[in-house]
Amino acid sequence: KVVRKSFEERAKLATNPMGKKLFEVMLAKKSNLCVAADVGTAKDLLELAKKVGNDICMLKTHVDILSDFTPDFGSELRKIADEYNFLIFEDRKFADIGNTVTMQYEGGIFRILDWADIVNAHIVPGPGIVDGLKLKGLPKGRGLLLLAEMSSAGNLAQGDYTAAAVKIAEQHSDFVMGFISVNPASWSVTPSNPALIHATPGVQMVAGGDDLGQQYNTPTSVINDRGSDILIVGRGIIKASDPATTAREYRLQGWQAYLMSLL
Ligand code: 5IU
Repeated sequence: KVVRKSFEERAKLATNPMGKKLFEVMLAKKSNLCVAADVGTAKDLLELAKKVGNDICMLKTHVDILSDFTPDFGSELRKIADEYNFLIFEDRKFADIGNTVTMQYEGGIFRILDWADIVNAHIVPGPGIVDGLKLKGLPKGRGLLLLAEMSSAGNLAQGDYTAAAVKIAEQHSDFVMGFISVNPASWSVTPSNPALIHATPGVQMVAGGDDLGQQYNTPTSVINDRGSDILIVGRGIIKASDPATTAREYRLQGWQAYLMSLL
């Protein structure tokens, strides 16, 4: 079983302000749960955010799937995030050269930089993508998660690729707050800074998958065997008959697993 330093200790070691804040929110709410709000409208998303708001440390969005998106979406969601004390993570998966991602982050219709506390990026383009995002994000106190691994079957983010993500994170520890990870306990290179946080998608109460390559592990397996910190749960919660109660169950399991793993 994986053992780890407490989130209190890791908050002190954080080199990115948003990373520190995330640890603080997790501790205040006793939650290492992030809900993936994959619903089709802003209206549904804002409603869901209120239902699960008390039990999450972070809400993960895909703003480009909202059919009724309007420019006030960001401020609406921000109000709810402040009221319920969670961070907003736009799962944008930037993947272009540095110059292009600066524009995709700041501009267009979505203006992600204005409202998302956290975004993520592929490292396929090399470290220039981090430099680009940092140029816009760091002055606003934002944080970045690097995709070190993915949850889907047959994905290519493994081995040397994952090790490269660790290296890039350590070279940009002012802006990179951690990783999207699946099994960090198995990595050949362990990040030297324990403040780097691991968030893991592909989580349900029962292991399994969907018809399109998603693979699920249980909360206990993700935290105690695979060494991740945060559970990212979509359909396990949002398709449940009672998302609020179900979110609470995931939160309690995730937090219990964290407590069991303390050094
Ligand atoms: N997501 C993954 N796997 C990944 C990454 C992101 O599933 O490797 I990076 C996203 C996709 C979806 C959510 O928004 O996490 C998982 O949703 P379900 O719990 O409904 O499978």
